[in-house]
Amino acid sequence: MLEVWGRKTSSNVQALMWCIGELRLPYRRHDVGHRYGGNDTPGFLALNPNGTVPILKDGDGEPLWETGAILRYLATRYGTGPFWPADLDDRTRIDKWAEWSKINIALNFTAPVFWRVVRTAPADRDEEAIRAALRALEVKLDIAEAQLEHHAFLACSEFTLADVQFGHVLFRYFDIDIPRGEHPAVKQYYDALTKRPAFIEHVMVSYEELRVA
Ligand SMILES: N[C@@H](CCC(=O)N[C@@H](CS)C(=O)NCC(=O)O)C(=O)O
Repeated sequence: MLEVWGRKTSSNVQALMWCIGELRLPYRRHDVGHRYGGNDTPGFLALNPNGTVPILKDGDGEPLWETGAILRYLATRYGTGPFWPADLDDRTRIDKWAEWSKINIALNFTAPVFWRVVRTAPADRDEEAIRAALRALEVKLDIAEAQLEHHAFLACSEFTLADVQFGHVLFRYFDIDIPRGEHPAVKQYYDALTKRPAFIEHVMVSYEELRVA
């Protein structure tokens, strides 16, 4: 049985939970972090000295943190076929896009855009910083757009781990009140993700508890 520590409104927890859902693995999840607290206790810090979520424990295995590493662990242990291929070259092609998504999409969206729009009071919003962050993000989305014009999914024609790292950001990107560039292939891809049961359950989660009014 997998054990997960992390509130369902954390984007990193969402990526992990979506992966667990796609792989149809049994799990137990504990709400930790942000308004739930619990991530600064000695017990939690013994599991993850960073005090961040998510943490995954698989049975008696050691506690894992860093979402990218956890996703690769789950994919390697439980994933098959195109999701996380056994062949090193094929797998690295997927991993390249997964890593690219974390560094270029998730990191360019979550703190620079989402936090500034949703987790900042309207009176304190730095509109110029938001515009600059969106410009940086849109350049990266142009790369995803070019890729998705020719593939049904980010790394290839099949759903892979790269889609988990990329796609989990898109619910908030398309849901929050921001101007968005023209990326019809990304939008079509996102619309297809919103039909996946595990995406609906673990990613399309209200973020109202995070909002600063
Ligand atoms: N690099 C880490 C970042 C983890 C992280 O920053 N998690 C956030 C939530 S997305 C967190 O723990 N925030 C503190 C909190 O929720 O209280 C990862 O990819 O797992």
